[in-house]
Amino acid sequence: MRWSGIVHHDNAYFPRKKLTVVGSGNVGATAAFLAAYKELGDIVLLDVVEGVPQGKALDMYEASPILGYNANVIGTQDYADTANSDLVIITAGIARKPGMSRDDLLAINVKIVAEVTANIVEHSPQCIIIVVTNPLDAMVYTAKQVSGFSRKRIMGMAGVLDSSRMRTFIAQKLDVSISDVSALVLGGHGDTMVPLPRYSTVGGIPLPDMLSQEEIDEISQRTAQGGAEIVQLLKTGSAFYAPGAAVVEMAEAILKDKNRILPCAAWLEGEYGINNYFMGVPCKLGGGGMEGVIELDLNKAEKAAMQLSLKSVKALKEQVDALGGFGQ
Ligand code: A3D
Repeated sequence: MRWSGIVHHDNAYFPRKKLTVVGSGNVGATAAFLAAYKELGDIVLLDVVEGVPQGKALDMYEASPILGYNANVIGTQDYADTANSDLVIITAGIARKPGMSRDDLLAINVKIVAEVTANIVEHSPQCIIIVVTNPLDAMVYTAKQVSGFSRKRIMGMAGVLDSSRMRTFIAQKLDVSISDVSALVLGGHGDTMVPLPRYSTVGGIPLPDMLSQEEIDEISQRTAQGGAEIVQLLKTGSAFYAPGAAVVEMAEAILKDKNRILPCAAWLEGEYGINNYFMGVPCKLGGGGMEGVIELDLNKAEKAAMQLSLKSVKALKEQVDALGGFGQ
């Protein structure tokens, strides 16, 4: 048997997309695995801990014959391996421990995210970045400042996860398929996030027609505390399956130019009366990245909730600015 003219992985004509995931911990590894499984492209997993991204990447590669996906997955400590990535997901940092708020993480993670962003931009100046590291609103702001990217190319993951949690609780309550439940959670990614029952539906039927106000309040409350609920159960870390799936949904929308409408932490330039802050809002995600923001006609109570959430986002931004120089 002889092969003729076959070059190993010659992808000059139809190159696969390249996706880098920084941080090969719980969220990063989950996201990398799901992205490989969905064949979003070749994947580079980077972490400061030697051996861990290499080991996890090899493990994922070895799962591919069983699961049937074609994706090269490599692990590394070297940013040179991430060169020319189309999309980069930043999960590097430390996760919340019980009793620790997202804000406690701020000072440590600003430094990490600033350093990671600088390295990413140096090697992939054209990439699109999705930040996952908490406190999300502060970290995505840090990454924007360090990268200097336009808002199309830098965004945070929060709303997809928070909305998914709300969808789960609605489906559970009504004993209906999650396929028929859509939900929308806006605002910052913290206790002041803004679940929007009026924009949530079950089989197209508005949620307020399906549940009492009391039941809706209960679901909104559980959604806002969704991260803490998992931390309390796990004790040694925070959620990662749903966060990993959420960021991959965003990555897929971009890498496959799907023009999805998903809630993301986007840099607002006047929308919702907010200027120069990241806030969770419905966005169009496609090949160009964050291609636009949808402005909803919020009622008085919803507007007030957004303003309250903005207050905590503002406080986080001030904390980051006060650190000065982004820890570099
Ligand atoms: P964890 O499992 O601890 O993984 C973090 C990884 O980052 C570890 O493997 C570290 O070695 C690595 N790391 C640390 N510093 C660096 C660095 N300078 N360069 C490269 N890698 C580094 O945490 P996790 O995966 O559970 O969570 C990761 C982050 O995501 C945390 O900040 C979480 O709070 C956050 N998170 C956010 C959401 C949102 O919805 C926004 C959800 C879940 C987790």
